[in-house]
Amino acid sequence: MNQSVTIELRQWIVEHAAAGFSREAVMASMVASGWQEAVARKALETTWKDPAPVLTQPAPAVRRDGVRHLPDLDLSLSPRQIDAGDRMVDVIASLNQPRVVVLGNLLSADECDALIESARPQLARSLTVATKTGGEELNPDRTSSGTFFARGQTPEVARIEARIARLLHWPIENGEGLQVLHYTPGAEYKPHYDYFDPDEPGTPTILKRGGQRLATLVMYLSEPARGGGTTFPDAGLEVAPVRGNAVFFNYDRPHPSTRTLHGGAPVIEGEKWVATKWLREREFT
Ligand code: PD2
Ligand code: ZN
Repeated sequence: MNQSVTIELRQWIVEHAAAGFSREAVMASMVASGWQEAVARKALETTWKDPAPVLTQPAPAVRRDGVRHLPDLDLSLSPRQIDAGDRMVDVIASLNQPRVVVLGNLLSADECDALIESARPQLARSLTVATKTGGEELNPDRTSSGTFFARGQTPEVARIEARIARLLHWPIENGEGLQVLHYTPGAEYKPHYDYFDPDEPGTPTILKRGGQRLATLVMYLSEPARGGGTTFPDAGLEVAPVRGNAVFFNYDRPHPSTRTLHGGAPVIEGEKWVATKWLREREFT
């Protein structure tokens, strides 16, 4: 049989290299699965040192025992509700690629009000992380105003953070502080990715505080009468901002192939308040 080096084989080599397998182990594994030794060697030579651009998408950010490990909900038994410790949370809808889960009743009306009222006096025009420097900057794509809470800053915040940690099976310490955003009519957050672009010069500085972002939870604290949905253009999905509900999504690598491009559509009527929790690979300091 005449074998040749295929793109799939090269992709497989890149994935195994990224997962920490040695060159020798990858070679042995190819031969054991039926590749002719000469072809396997050629595939290694052309791929190991110099992966073609098509093969260089970043590897998953976290692996434990060779398995991707990400913040996620356990939906394996199709539960209608999930026990988040101090509250039963409704599962309203879920999607697999991208992984998006819409949750109901994550926050009580009192919790929504408390977050809004403690954020209100601190609001400032929202900044985004400046990927060139690792600092922060005004961004015309983001016309909301907002503020950050430190982790555990108030008893309310601490309680919500514990709930999120249990729901998403991810340590509290790996979460950034809650961010509260306020959108008035016309305000929006244009589509973006929440992970930090590995090609930007400021990213290594940003990653020192806990590694990559792996997942996002946007919690809706108010209900604009029109507009203000959270959109996922690559999935053709728009999540309505319903008070107390939330949308969760995760991304196993900092790459558009995760299809997690998302944005906050312009508010047309009413006010939109959200609280966002981003989850990192390691403890966020
Ligand atoms: O407010 C939103 O719907 C929204 C949309 C996209 C929030 C975020 N991203 C975010 O906080 O990252
Ligand atoms: Zn976002």
